[in-house]
Amino acid sequence: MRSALCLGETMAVLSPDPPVGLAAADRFSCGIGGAESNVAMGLAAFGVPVSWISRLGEDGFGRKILAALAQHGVDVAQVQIDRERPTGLYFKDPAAEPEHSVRYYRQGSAAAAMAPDLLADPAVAALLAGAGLVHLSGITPALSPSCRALCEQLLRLPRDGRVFSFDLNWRPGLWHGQDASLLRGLADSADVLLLGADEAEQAFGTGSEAELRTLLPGPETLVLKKAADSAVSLHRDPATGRESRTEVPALSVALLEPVGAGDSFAAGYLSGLLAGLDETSRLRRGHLAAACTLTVAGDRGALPEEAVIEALLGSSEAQWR
Ligand code: KDG
Repeated sequence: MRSALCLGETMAVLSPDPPVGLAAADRFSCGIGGAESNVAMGLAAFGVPVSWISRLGEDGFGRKILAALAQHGVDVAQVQIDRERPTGLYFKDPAAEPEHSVRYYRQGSAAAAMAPDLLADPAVAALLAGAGLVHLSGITPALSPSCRALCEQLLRLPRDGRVFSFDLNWRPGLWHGQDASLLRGLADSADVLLLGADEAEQAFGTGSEAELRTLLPGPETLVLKKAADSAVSLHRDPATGRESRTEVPALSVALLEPVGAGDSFAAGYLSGLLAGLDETSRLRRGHLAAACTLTVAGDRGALPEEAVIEALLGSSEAQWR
């Protein structure tokens, strides 16, 4: 199987423990969180050789992140260490309204200093050349102008057999005071675009399949996640130009915490793509991985044993739900 490369910021996450509002919190537990590194760990769990590219501060949080990713089987050899800027940080606020339930402290972080010159690094260039999949998300271009330029440059690279995937990951708080309209152009230059109908509604003013396809004609495959209902793939055959539509219902699970479920879905779907599976199997893998995360408190739930995965993926349409 060809390798994958995920690029983006990962932060230390501090959560009040017990889960009270920030104003009342005395103690915090510390984990790590980053959409693209969640995808990297998810891909590794599906057996995909994967590297994560980023920048971290020369601090304890940075070392914690490196150790955690390496422990999950992600290659972190090309992560850059910034001696001047810190690793980004965010707090969870369990007492706040959903739109304020995370507080970022990432402005001026090491990762926000990523820039196109990263691509000139020979080791990074070699990783890129060997990758079958390059995964980015809409978070990175919101971090800084240099991160935006890096994403633009990456998405302009010739494909040479590589697939560039992009998860919209709409974070309105990060775009505050910036021109978020450029996100559409970036998303449209990917080969596989993953987005939720609800976030698409907020970012582009529509969550409708047909309208989104008209708005985003670029990607060969557009994967639209319809919350707890289903996921739809709109795939254009590059040879004939014909578009096919595949819809797979989501698994119904007892939701504990949604954070990270989109990343797990992406990992499941993209692992299926790298394995050359059909659209139904890719979407099923996405739902399966998302279900594992929806039912745990952290950013990523462990996958069941391989035999269980195989049985679930092979079940009939009627059995699937
Ligand atoms: O997708 C989960 C992420 O939201 C979380 O880990 C933090 O990457 C993150 C972000 O920028 O919101």
